[in-house]
Amino acid sequence: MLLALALSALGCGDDGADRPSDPVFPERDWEAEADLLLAGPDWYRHAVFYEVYVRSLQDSDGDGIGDLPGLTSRLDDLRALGVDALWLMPIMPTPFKDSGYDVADYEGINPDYGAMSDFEALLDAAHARGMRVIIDLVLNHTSSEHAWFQESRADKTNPKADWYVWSDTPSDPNNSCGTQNVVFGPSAWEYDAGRDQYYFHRFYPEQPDLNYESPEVVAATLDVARFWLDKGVDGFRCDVISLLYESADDCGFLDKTKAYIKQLRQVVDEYPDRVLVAEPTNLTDAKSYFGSGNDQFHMAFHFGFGYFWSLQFGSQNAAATLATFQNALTEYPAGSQDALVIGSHDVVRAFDAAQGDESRHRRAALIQMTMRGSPFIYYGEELGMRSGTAKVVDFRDSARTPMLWSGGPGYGFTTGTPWLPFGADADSTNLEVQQGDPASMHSYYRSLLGLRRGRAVWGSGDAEILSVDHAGVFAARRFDADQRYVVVVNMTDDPVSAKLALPGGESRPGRVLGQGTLTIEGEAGTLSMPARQGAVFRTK
Ligand SMILES: [Ca+2]
Ligand SMILES: [Ca+2]
Repeated sequence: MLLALALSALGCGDDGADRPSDPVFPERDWEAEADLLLAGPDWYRHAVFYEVYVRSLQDSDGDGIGDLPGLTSRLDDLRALGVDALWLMPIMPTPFKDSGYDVADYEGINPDYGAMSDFEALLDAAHARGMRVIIDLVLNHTSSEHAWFQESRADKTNPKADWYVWSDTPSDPNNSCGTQNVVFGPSAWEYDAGRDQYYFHRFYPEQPDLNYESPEVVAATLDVARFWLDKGVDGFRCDVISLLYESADDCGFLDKTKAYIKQLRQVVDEYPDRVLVAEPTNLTDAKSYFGSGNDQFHMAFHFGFGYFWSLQFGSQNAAATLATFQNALTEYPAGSQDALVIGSHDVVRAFDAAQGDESRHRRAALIQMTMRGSPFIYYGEELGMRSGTAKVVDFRDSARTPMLWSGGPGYGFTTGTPWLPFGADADSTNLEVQQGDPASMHSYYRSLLGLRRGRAVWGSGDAEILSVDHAGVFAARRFDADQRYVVVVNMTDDPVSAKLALPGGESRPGRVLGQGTLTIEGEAGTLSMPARQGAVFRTK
């Protein structure tokens, strides 16, 4: 029903051949099929994930800060969008020097967000709805306020003296990363008067790196994972996980770090149906995160598209987009799963990445939702939420403004003063105003997610990049034993006509989303696409 409404709104139901009720492609009970796909260990391949900044999602008590009871109260809204799983950015106690990526207690809840009982209530409420919850696990470093660091810094002989990376000088011959890879600030070594030594921090000085050369650190952090798995979380998103170990000559993803990840995977595998998703620091190739395909991460973010589509659309050329997906399809081990994004808490809002061109955002989302993998929507992306201009923590706050649920002044987020001012154009980018508008971004997202729902082909079917005689056209086909689709995106600002190779025997294309026409004769397709459009054609 939803899809039919969306299609008629897009003007796609008027040419007969592509109606969802077409007897050649009979409708099925997609909700029932989704329930089956989302049960069992492969659930994550079929789930639509939603990245939540708890601080900005929903305030329940008027203090202007989003919290866990607020999030729980919005689960039905997220489920109505088509969300199956949540990724919560850090929820642990923190001095908030890095928005929670500076953890002061691995086994607690940030009191701004609620109590442990509120988190347990969220888990229960999500699971009761068939939704999963994964949380951010930040293992490379702690906050300098963590009890482990307070003990470690006290002197050179305490039981945790070697839990962090200490040096007598602001350098270390065994750790070249101090000069190569300073992410935030002028030096990776910070002087500490208590020990009259320097400690290593890859990020802010308030984020000392843990020393994974210590077996006790390995054991303690694996116990952190067990603590949350015992609570019932469905998995972890692992922050900058490649950076756990340092060495004299390599600041990359060391074998020692991969060995640790294999241990973490074994812990996770002790529990049924739990998953790990990696934040790769290699932005263009996540292959090394998958190991053999079943011994490291279940998923890794595909940043080669997710963080570069702005440039790729800007070039009006599909080559780089096709190449990054081709790399994943041919180079990653069997079993690997892309986590498909078009944004996150670390980069600009999709609206800005699209340079204000809503059609670019829509076409990027179309690729995100139809290539092989599991989509992760960053909260507010489905509304085309705009950037803010205020800064509380750092520049990335521009993409971390409070969620817009309804009209002002509090936009349904808070009855008080929001901790961070709302983004621009809030009156047109809130859920209430978009929900009733079939032309809105929210309605577009619902149609995309409706097309995925219950169809295994998107999450686990085969994918193949198609050869096209026009440099501005992205084309791929997706297929399994049950269904076949051709996805085409015109990445240019002009209408295109093109030929594409379809050696798989597709026939009788029926458009199920978007605009444009595709006719097939033999092994050749003839494509005609309006400017700035994409389309999905079903061919079986
Ligand atoms: Ca609150
Ligand atoms: Ca490290």
